[in-house]
Amino acid sequence: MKILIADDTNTDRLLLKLYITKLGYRVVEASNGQEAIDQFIEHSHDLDLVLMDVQMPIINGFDAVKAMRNIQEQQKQEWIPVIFLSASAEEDDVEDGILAGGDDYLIKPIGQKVLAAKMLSMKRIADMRRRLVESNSVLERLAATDYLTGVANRRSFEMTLGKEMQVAKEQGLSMACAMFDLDKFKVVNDTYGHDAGDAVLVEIMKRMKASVRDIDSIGRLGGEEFGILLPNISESEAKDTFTRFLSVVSDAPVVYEDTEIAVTTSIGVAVYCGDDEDKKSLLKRADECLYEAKDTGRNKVVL
Ligand code: GH3
Ligand code: MG
Ligand code: MG
Ligand code: MG
Repeated sequence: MKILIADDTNTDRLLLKLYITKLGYRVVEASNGQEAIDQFIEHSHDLDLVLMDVQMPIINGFDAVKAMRNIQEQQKQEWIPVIFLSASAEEDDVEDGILAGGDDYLIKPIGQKVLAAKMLSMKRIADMRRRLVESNSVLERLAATDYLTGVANRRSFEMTLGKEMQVAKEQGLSMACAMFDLDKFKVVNDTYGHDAGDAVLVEIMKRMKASVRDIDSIGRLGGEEFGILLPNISESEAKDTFTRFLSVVSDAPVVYEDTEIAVTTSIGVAVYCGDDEDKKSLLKRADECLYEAKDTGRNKVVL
């Protein structure tokens, strides 16, 4: 654990430092509120606790903690627990401390055991909060991902589409939105079985992921239908890219349990040029092109 001690009284600060280093923790010091804010900024990536005096020159403890909480909020940093250590036992001060962003308020002089116990309690809360943030981000990732292929699911893909259209509009760039639908996929399932069909979906997405640029996005729209976004691309570049993707899908068969499965796809492309079109209409245009590709022989790009 790394702990910031902010106190303008040298003897108080040194005593705290002694207690804390005896517990095996690392200490960072500040002797006024401004220094405390500076140290907080410098060490925020690995700071575990702040012990904050209230009466200090330049900036007092309450205002320093308010500033720290603002910085933490703006930079979306994780919560660092703060304990105020004050000579004042006034109820109003206790209330002000918690309102300023403190997690606890202790009245000086503070015994070593009480301090150690309070630090343990703060650590427990900080650990719980960290676990919650971690499991939230796992859940968010799961909620945005297609389980079988690992690409974005429809909801997440459409959100990205909305964002990319906004960016294209603001920057006056054109982008391409394509819908892929594997050809005669029902035949693949009927001939080789559903597991083989699944393996084809996984392999084709693996090839797609390896073929797109970092700025491009792929999503599974449902079944054997996928969406691909190519930001910042002209119509003719999009045509070339998607024509290349036809070969990425079809050039080599997918091998499943020693069986070679030939796969082709049809691709419908809509190019967005920053006008007032919404994402629903853009997807509809891509879908219409996809149907034309199916109607006119499959294994082709229509835009
Ligand atoms: P078309 O060229 O016109 O697109 O023909 P198609 O056979 O691909 O089209 P259709 O929509 O009739 O069939 C799609 C098939 O995709 C039917 C469905 O069972 C299969 N499918 C959808 N999702 C999955 C999946 O997750 N795994 C497997 N193995 N098959 C799937
Ligand atoms: Mg003081
Ligand atoms: Mg389909
Ligand atoms: Mg199909």
